[in-house]
Order: sequence, then structure tokens, then C-alpha cells
Amino acid sequence: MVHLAHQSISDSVSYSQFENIAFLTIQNPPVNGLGDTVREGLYSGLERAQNDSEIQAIVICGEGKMFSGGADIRQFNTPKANAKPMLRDVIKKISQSVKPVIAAIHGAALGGGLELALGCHYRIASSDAKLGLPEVNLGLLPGGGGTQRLPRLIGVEPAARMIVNAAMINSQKTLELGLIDQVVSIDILDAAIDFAKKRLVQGDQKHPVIEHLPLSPSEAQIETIRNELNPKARNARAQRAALDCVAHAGTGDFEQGLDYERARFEELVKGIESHSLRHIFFAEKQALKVKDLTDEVKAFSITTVGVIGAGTMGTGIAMAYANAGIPVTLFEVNQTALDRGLATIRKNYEATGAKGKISPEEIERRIASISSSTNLASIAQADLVIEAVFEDMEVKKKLFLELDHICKSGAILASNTSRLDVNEIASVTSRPQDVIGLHFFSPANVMRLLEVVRGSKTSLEVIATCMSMAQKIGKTPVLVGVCEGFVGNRMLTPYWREAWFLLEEGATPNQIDHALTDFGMAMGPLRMADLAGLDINWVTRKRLAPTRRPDLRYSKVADRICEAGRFGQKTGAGFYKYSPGSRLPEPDPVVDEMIKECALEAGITRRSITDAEIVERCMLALINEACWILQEGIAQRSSDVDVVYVNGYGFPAWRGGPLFYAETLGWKNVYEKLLKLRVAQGDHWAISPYLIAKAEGIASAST
Ligand code: T1G
Repeated sequence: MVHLAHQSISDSVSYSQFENIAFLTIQNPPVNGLGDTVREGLYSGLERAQNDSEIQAIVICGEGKMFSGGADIRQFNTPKANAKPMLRDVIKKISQSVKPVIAAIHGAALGGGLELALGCHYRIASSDAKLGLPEVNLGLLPGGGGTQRLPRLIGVEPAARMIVNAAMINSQKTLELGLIDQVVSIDILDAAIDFAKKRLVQGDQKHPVIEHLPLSPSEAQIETIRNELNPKARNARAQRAALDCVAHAGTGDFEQGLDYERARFEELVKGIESHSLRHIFFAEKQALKVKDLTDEVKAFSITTVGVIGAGTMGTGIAMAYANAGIPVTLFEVNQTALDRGLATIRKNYEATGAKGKISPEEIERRIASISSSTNLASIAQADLVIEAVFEDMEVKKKLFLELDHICKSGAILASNTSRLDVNEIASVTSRPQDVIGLHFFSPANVMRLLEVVRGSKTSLEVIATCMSMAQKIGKTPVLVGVCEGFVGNRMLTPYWREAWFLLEEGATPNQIDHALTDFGMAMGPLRMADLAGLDINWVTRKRLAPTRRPDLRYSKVADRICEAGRFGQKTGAGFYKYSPGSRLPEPDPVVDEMIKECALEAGITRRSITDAEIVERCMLALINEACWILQEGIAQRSSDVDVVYVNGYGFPAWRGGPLFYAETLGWKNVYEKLLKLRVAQGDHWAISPYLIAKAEGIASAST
């Protein structure tokens, strides 16, 4: 393996020479983002190599784990983002080079990183490398020539699909697509030297420059892809703009295409969607970090898992582990219930298989990795045991008492409770330090969010283990504290409460749900309640009734509906009615009557309500409760709340989550609106010191 003597040519690029080959190494950890100093270094490095008669070839490569993760996202919307030289200038320098410039790609070449490589004459990649233009994930488009060069190199349709789907493709596949010249399995720098020498021996005078490649416009292909796009996708605006750029590629000259691409990029980078999606990108990275977890705290390895309960949640959780290749033992109290659970698992896998997402062999492999038993001792040796039994405290405590006796020492005992007190559950065991909440979201094999609920005695090792294990099973973990409903469900309570108040005051279920889906929510609050099942929350309201403040306004609408045996989709009626076998909500005059009744009993004169008022009050209910959660330290940071709501409650990612949305409204404005509601509606709009500090711009509310 060649060892290069690095000489800094800018803060984050070094220049090295090996025989007659110059190496420009990007040194900008953690992902070699193409920030201003990288562009500056590459530009002056190219200049130096061009002018050095000893140098016959130039290699661009990255230090550390990858070639480049693209533009430095943190510099967007700052002067550094447009500091000269821009990526376009660096690439122009390469295209004017008479000496071959080779991109030596290892780990990953994404976004601007791949665009830089596309600007080079040749691209070689290590067999483990991933290449892609995932900018649409950030509400952006490839703004460094990707929409103009990629279609010329691999064809309009493959390029357009790669860009709008933010596909990250392995190097072998990119070789087949003609995107790179060689896949190498030796050290990438050694391979680059070999490749350069072969080029030089061939004595090529002219080196391929993609922009010279012909491009036959193909509106038909573009239209096909355009019609496939989901207009409600979190990055729909970026996908459409990216497609416009690819379509534009075939029309004018190359430079014009670059100008058009840049203009569309600038439009998006200033837009709220991209700001929000970038916020969520970094928020999901931050959520992985536990403030008091030092490097000394070591996570345990989880090689076997026991799941107790083969209902909807238990079977989904078992599948999540099987999907990650972790063997699971599924326990149920009797064979009938167990067989029903196993049948659900097979049905779900076959449904996925029918969509061509997994092969029949893979289905059998995953099902085979789920063993089952009606003997609780079968999970005694599991590293992690997760219960998903009936949501009742006494049932859970009785089970944890048994698990405490049965499970091996050091096993993690986890509860999938969605709102019960994990400390109370842990208190019945002799090992509360090993007890934690793992709140999966239904369907647990699909939903990415996992609320990791730390009890007051849960050990840091158990927390560390569950946070890293979550990533292994493809989940986005968010660490939360113990309170009624943790973060997500706790915020649902005032959100639903406001919806019920609005019903009493004159809105209809349909109007409320449409107002919020127009706002961007994946589903309206009342339809979501019907989907989740109204009985679960009814049980909670009844359990909490003794502690409810009698002076606070309380809506009887949901209780009235439940008292009529209407628990939502599962009973064919809830806030809506559902025809047999249908999940489509139909407005039901019976519910309208119930609402009018409750309004009358509460002495409320119903009035016409605007969609704007509905959205405002429901969003403020979420924001206000989230601030109480941060006030109490139930969430580590405000961006965690955004990650919970975007990944678990259908909050539009292009609005960044409830608290990022509050930022866009302005905290002072939010505070004033809450004050008005408190006066008009009552103390259920109590405002947290955290929010007041935010409104006053006091640093203490910086989390
Ligand atoms: N800019 C700045 N910081 C970045 C970054 C980037 N492009 N990518 C990652 N980070 C940070 C990340 O927040 C984390 O920080 C740390 O690096 C390690 O990341 C002109 C417009 C590259 C596959 O969309 O997909 O190019 O938490 O934990 O799991 O057309 O990061 O430690 O403080 O994710 O090994 C397009 C985004 C940019 C790729 C590495 N590029 N990044 O994954 O590490 S736009 C992308 C990723 C663009 C041009 C346009 C992944 C990764 P911290 P990590 P990883």
C-alpha cells in the first residue's frame, strides 16, 4: 500500500506526489464534505499539478472512511456555500486538464462528491463503495452538474430514476451502468496508481469529458417518471425540480443546463422544505446521542431476543428482529394464539414477497429464525426480552415478576408499553437497572421510530445497548423519560383534546381531518384515533379521571362515542363509520348528533370554524405540550421531539416537526397566540417556563 507524504494545500486538502502522479487528498472529517476550503484546496492543487511538468496524471481521493459525502450541508445558506471557487469552477479546471484526472472512490461518493467524480475523466471505486445523488432527501437537487452529466453518461431514464429516488448504488452496479470505469478490491490508492500508469502507457491525449457526450432528449421517459412521483412525498418539490433539470439537459447547451440547474438549486436551498428536511437529517443524527453516555459505557451485544405476546405488536417486533438477522423466540400463553400470531407473520411476509421486495427463500429464512413456544422458560436465555402483552399495569407487573425469576442474569427486560409507568413496572423486579421501555410503533416491522424509555434506575449500559441495537434493526431511536405517554402519546392527548373541543364548537370530523392533512399531516387526528382504536385511550382517560382537574374544560365527545361501543375501524364505527371490509372513513350523522348533544350539555353555541383555526389550535396544542416535555427533561432536546413526530405520528417532514415548525412561526408569536387561547379557552393552555424563555429568546431554552 502506497504511503503518501501529505503537504497541506488548504485547511482540508493535501497535495502529494508519487512518481509522476499527483494526489489531491480531501481531509475534511467526518465525511469529507466539499466545504469552501476543500474546493479552494482542490482548485489550487489542480493548478499546481497542471503546471508541474513532472506530473503526468492527477488522482483525487478522500482520507478516512469515504471519498466524499457531498457538499458540506452545514454551510448551506451561509456565505461559505457560495464562496469561490464553486464546485463548478473546480470541475471546469478538471475538464480543461490535458493530464488525466482520476477519481479514486472508497466508502462513498454522494451528492457533490459524485458530481466531483463525474467531473473527472475517470472513476475507479472500491468494491464496498456506494455512489449516489441523494440530494432530494434534503429537499434539494444535485446542484454541481449531476443533473446534466449523469444523464449524458448513463442515459436519461436510469439517471432520472437514480436522482428522484435518491438511490445509493453499489460500485459493481455503477460499473454495469457505465458510471465508473473500474471496481477494485485492492487498496484504492494502489489501484489508482495502476490505473493512471495504464492510461499514460496508452498515451491518450484526449480524456473523456462527459459534457461532450451526446444526449438524446426523451420527454416520454421523463413524463413516465414524473407521473410516478408521489405528489405528497416529503421531498415532492425537490423531485419535480430535479426532473425538470434532467429534462432540461437535453434541450440546450451544457453551460445553459448548468445555469438552469443552479437556479433551481438556489430556489430550493432557500425554501422551507429543504430547511426542514436538513433539520430532520441532523436531528436524526443527534437523536442517537445520549448526553450522559461517555465512551467508557459499553453496550452489550444482543444475539438472541425473546418476544412475549403474539398480537399485532408482538408479531411486528419479532419480524423487525428477524429482518435484521437476529433470532427470535416468540411466546404466547396458548397454542391457538401462537398459531394466529405465526400466521400473521407469514401473511405479512408473503404480502411483502408479493410486491417483489423479498424472495421466497428469504421469507423462509426469516420465518425459520422465529422459533415459538407456549413455555415462558423458552426465553430464559435471551439477551433481550420484550413484552407486548395487554396494556394493563397489573398484567405487566405480574409478568415482570415472572421474568425476574426466569430470565438469565444480565438479560435486558423491556416493555413495549405505549404510556405506562416503566418505573412502576421495574419496581417489582430485583433488577430495575436492567428494565427499560422499548415503545415500538405499529406496524413494528415497518415504522422507523422507537421510543427508548429510560427508567430512573435503568443502567447506562442498558440504554447504550438499546440505542445501538435499535439502529441494527433499522430503527431511529429517541431516548425519552418516564411520564404518562412518554413524548409521542403525551403530545397526542392535548392534540386530540383540541380536536374534540373544535367538534363541540362547530367543526366536523371530516373538516378537522382535511384541514390537518392539507397542512401536511399523513392522517387527520380523528381518522388516526379510529385506526389506533378508541378503546385504548378511553381506558386511559378512565384511569386518569380521578386525577383530572375538575376546573379544566373536558370534552365528552370521545367518551360518548366509546360508550356507544364505537371503537373505530375495528368495530366498523368510531368518529366515522366504515363499510364492512373497508378502511375508508364515511361521515356519520349519528356522530354529528352526539357532538351536538355534548355541545349543548357544555353550553357551547356552535359556530363556523375555519381550517386555519383548526390547524393553529391543534399545532399549538402539540407545541405547547412539547415545551412542557422539554421543561421536565422528558426529552433530551427539542429536535428529538421533531424526530418522534415525523417518524411516528405522520408529521410532515417538510415542515421539520412541531418544534421546528414553531421556530418558523416565531416563538414570540407562538407565545402570544397561546396567551390569547389561555384567556379565551382556559388553563388547559398553561404555558411552560421553557416556552416563555424561548419567546424571550433566553439561552436556557437552547436545547
Ligand atoms: N455535510 C455536513 N455534515 C455531514 C454530511 C454533509 N454532507 N454528511 C454527514 N454529515 C455529518 C453527520 O451529521 C454526522 O455529524 C457526521 O457527519 C457523520 O455522519 C452540490 C447540494 C455520508 C452516508 O445527502 O448520507 O452534495 O452527528 O453519522 O453513518 O449537489 O452521513 O457526528 O455531528 O451519517 O457513516 C448530499 C448525507 C449533500 C449525504 C455517512 N449528500 N450524508 O453516514 O455517518 S447535498 C448527502 C449521509 C450536495 C451538491 C449537493 C451519511 C453518510 P455528527 P453519519 P455514516
